[in-house]
Amino acid sequence: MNQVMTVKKAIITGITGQDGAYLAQLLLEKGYQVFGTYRRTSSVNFWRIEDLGIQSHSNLKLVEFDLTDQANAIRMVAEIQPDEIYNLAAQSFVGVSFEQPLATAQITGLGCVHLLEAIRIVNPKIRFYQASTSEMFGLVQEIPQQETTPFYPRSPYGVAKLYAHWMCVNYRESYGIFASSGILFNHESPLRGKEFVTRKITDSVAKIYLGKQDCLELGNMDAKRDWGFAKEYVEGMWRMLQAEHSDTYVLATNRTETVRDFVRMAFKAVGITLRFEGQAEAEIAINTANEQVLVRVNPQFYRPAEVDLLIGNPQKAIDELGWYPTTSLEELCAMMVKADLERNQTGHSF
Ligand code: NDP
Ligand code: GDR
Repeated sequence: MNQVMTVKKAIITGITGQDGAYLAQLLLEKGYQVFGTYRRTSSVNFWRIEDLGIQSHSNLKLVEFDLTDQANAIRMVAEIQPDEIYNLAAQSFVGVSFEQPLATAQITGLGCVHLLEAIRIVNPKIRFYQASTSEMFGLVQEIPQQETTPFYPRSPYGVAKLYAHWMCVNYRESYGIFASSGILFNHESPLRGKEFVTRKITDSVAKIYLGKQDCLELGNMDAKRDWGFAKEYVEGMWRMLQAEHSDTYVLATNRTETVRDFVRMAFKAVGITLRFEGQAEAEIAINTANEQVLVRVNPQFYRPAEVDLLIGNPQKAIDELGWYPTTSLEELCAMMVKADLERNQTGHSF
């Protein structure tokens, strides 16, 4: 008897970003046909999918798309007729959202609804994943944070993401659309953008170790984050869309550390021990081996409002999706430092 094999089709918005690249790799491994969206820019921006070696995969198609264009969203969904859409595209940098609150609202907030409307119009059976964030918890209301914790976002980015999150819940309840919202805590990797604090630190540690940089300047080192490994988190996204019902899930490690702890860990990975002196804006870190100042606080990197403490409880994802993180922060940090050392040695650092 002839069996018809159906290949699942998935749209990933934001394939040029960290999560988009890892998710594309995962779905290609699972036999999906992947349509990865990118924005037209004046320079090519595919270094992450090149790094993963998937840019020429026969099941990967790159599609030009801008999240702020509703007509573009409807046409794309109608043409591709996907089984699943993962909305990972966003203006995702919290710091920039204070300077560009309206652009952030349009991309990060309304962009999600452009896709939900496209699904509602084209085919309400398409399954939808929204990249929600622990930034929605913002000011601490409960520790650890979980799906039932009240939201109190502290940045235009967090507010925009909260709007998108509630629209997912609303489309789920109003139209029965399978719209799942993953409240993901910070997740990092060698593919992380250099504007985010972990990668800024590991890239600088590599440069300082190789004698290409003197000192690293940071903002608030007291902020505490729950950092996991991005490659594991995209697996959780996929599992959310394979579940029986759409829902909201937290993905996190349930461990929190300060930015200062991550700095200490990253320098330790190249054999440098630091001594921290001074406080807040006057804080510095000194190499105990030669008394050189390697880290300084620069108030320029402080934010108008800060999220002081994030730590997530992933129990619901563990129980219902069988998802759990396995890479420790020490392993993750060492992996990022190693990748940045190699890139800075070969001169191919993105
Ligand atoms: P990145 O910043 O690495 O990637 C964001 C992607 O969105 C890029 O591909 C970017 O394209 C694209 N994009 C930005 N604006 C538009 C637009 N107007 N139209 C279409 N595409 C656009 O983010 P991450 O991969 O780290 O995160 C993925 C998602 O998960 C984001 O929505 C983020 O907010 C969210 N998130 C991330 C967490 C994390 O710790 N990484 C935690 C929780 C949520 P371009 O390359 O052209 O800029
Ligand atoms: P975050 O990540 O804001 O949590 O958002 P980021 O790495 O930018 O900041 C983490 C913490 O470090 C403090 N910090 C600095 N941050 C940056 N970027 N640069 C610095 O020099 C610096 N010094 C101290 C910050 O103040 C903050 O407290 C990330 C993004 O991926 C979001 O898209 C995602 O939703 C959340 O994680 C969960």
